[in-house]
Amino acid sequence: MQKKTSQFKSLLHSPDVQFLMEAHNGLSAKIVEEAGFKGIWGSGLAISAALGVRDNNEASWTQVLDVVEFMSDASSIPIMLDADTGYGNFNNVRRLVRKLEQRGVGAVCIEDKLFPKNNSLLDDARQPLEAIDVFAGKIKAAKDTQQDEDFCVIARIEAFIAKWGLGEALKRAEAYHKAGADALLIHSKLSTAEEILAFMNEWQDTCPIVVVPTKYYTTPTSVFQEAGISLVIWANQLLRSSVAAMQKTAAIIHEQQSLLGVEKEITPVKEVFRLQNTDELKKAEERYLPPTRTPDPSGG
Ligand code: SPV
Ligand code: MG
Repeated sequence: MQKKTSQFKSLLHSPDVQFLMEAHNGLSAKIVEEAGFKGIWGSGLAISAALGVRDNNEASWTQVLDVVEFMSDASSIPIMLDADTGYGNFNNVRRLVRKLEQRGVGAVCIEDKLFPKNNSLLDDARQPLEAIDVFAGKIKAAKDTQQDEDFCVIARIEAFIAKWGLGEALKRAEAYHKAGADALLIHSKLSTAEEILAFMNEWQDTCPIVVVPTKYYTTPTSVFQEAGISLVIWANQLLRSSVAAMQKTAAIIHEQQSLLGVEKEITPVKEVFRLQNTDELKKAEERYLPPTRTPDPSGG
């Protein structure tokens, strides 16, 4: 099995458009891999929501790291961690990259906003941008820190989210590419791919481009492929589907004061055991524990 960093790098440089699916804990990471995806988006929104907090860096960076460690252990495909702004300045980014490499994370994405950040999809949220040279320094620091040459650093451009326009997006793309970014994530929250396609029209194809079509989900994937986009992130759909499923089940059980109305609709406990790889422990017990002794009735 190829290293996770190398797997991610190959995805990024594949001639066809590739996909990352969101996960937010060990279980969802495993589900992403079993569905056939070749990579995981460690979504800041989904991880914070699953922890019951807002996507405003309310969970500390080491709390996020703990979640990502479980995700990494539960899967054999690479994770690209959404590390928000890098949780501080260039120095915090350096420490972050060291810790991500130690935990087998394939790639990191950092965005050019200010700490603590606001989620990009919020209506009317303040979205102040980091100065270009300061953010370029973070990218450079990340690249200088990595030990594994295949570890990828993705620079996320929030110029459209902050309503600074195409010129600013292109200026930032150029600067972050020069600073050593392995790819650029260009984000937009319009309901069409208009901003993304305008960017692709001007961008000189000097490094892979990543997009997150949460809001422009009606755009056919063939449009992304034709525009030369390398990686598409399905950023939060597992979290959202689990919320709907849990709300429904909780409401039914609360209303009926019985499990009868849900038992046939929900995942059997056996499937939970399978996802936890329970069989492996059974085999290990046979190997490492002495055979079960039947208790001696005489007590001797
Ligand atoms: C995330 O999934 O946390 C993202 C994408 O950063 S977005 O929510 O669109 O900002
Ligand atoms: Mg995020």
